Amino acid sequence: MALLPILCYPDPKLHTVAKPIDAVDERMKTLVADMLETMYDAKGIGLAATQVDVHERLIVIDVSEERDQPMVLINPELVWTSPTTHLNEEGCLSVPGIYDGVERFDAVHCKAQDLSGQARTIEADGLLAVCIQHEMDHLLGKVFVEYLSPLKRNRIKTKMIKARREDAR
Ligand code: K1U
Ligand code: ZN
Repeated sequence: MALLPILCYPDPKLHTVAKPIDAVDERMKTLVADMLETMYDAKGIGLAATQVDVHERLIVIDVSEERDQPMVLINPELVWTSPTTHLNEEGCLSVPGIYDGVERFDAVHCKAQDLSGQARTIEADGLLAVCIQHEMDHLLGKVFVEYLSPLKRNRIKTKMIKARREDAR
């Protein structure tokens, strides 16, 4: 297994739209293992393949307290969204240190394949529903800061560029 580098906003590669996966093969199994290791190491509750510069429709999630219930969602699709939404505080491993409110559906049903290629539907609410929506946005090339005002987003962009320059010194 290996830790994968996570792309940082405003890297333009974060805006790539991911392609569907047609085979759950050995390469995919290795990628899933590496993404889970990377997510746990970064103390995240989710990670999209886009964030590790792989532009395929794959996300991993673990919202459990004990960090022992990994979920693998291949080719995820939202098949139902609740009529109600709420404002939720979000963070992102690609935008370290930034937290802000995003309006999300309270509950979603998500159809996806697991690592054995089996199709299943996940009925999610709470943090899992928020996380699924956040990760599925990554697969569409969307980062949560794009829901914020242009003023906030530009401030975040400037902060991230400055932080990267200082890290490189
Ligand atoms: O996609 C990612 O960058 C992972 C992201 C997922 C996420 C967090 C919070 C709301 C929605 C989606 C993270 O895991 S950021 C890590 C973090 O700050 C966090 C961890 C646990 C709960 C809440 C935030
Ligand atoms: Zn994110």
